[in-house]
Amino acid sequence: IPLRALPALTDIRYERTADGIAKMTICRPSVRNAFRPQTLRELEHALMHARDTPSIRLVILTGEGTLAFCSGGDQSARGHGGYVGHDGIPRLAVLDLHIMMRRLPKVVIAMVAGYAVGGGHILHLVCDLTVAAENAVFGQTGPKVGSFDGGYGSSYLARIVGQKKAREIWFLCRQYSAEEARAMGLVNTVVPLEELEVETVKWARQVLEKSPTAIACIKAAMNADGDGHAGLSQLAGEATRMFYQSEEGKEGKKAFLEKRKPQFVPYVQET
Ligand code: 1HA
Repeated sequence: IPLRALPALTDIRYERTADGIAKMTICRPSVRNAFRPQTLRELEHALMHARDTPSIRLVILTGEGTLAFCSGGDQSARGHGGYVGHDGIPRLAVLDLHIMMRRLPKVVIAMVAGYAVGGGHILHLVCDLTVAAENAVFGQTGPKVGSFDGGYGSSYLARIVGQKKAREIWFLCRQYSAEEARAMGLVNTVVPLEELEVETVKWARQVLEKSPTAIACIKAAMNADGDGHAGLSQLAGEATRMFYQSEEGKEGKKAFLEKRKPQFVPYVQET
């Protein structure tokens, strides 16, 4: 199955710039860009496409319009034990999406106007950087609607804002302004709504000027701290990728295919 082939998209828009930015927009403004299983499936495909396309170097995730980035799981799609799509199977697929976003060896920037609440708040949280408009509103709603995210939505949130604040966010379910979110370290910068896209692209282009390998490794290193074995495997995977490109790594493969003993002696390194 070609991963680079994108299916027809109904819930998201996927656009690209010539200089390597992929923009993914959740397009369900009538429900404040709440995600349903179809939305998540499309985001998964778009992320796989971005991952496997070398000319794409960075992703911007956003929501259609100015009222909401994302209001979390579409409550009308919520069934017994999860969110139910066309196949009738209840799933919590957004948890897989978080991991895909963390694993992407490219920077993901959340561009937030309006509400980023519930599962929508966690989506921005999992992004590497967040650029917020002055009208942005942040918060968790789970305990109000009978839900919670005990994964990145709680432990990673607590790493960012501290334990007391994270408990406040979840236990009280308050809404926080963009400025309050910036003061907590939840967002990187706050700009007037009309400057949101220009500022986000400015941040993106500053990242694009940097070494892609350095960026991928530093992202993996920062994830490793919180992602346990999965994080270490992501970080080590970057090392393996570079090792495969070395003469020493290539000698191992060549020797195996030529059915001879590998000659690693020339590669012994001085310490
Ligand atoms: O916690 C999880 C998970 C945990 C573990 C694993 C997976 C998880 C997956 C998902 C989630 C969650 O996301 S739980 C949290 C679900 N989200 C919410 O509780 C937010 C619900 N929405 C609101 O609080 C408000 O709508 C809002 C603050 C975002 C906006 O308020 P506003 O501007 O006053 O607009 P409002 O009139 O409330 O909404 C506009 C329309 O959008 C309404 O529909 P209408 O009356 O026009 O027909 C409203 O029902 C709809 N809407 C908004 N949010 C959602 C929604 N419809 C379905 N689901 C929504 N999330």
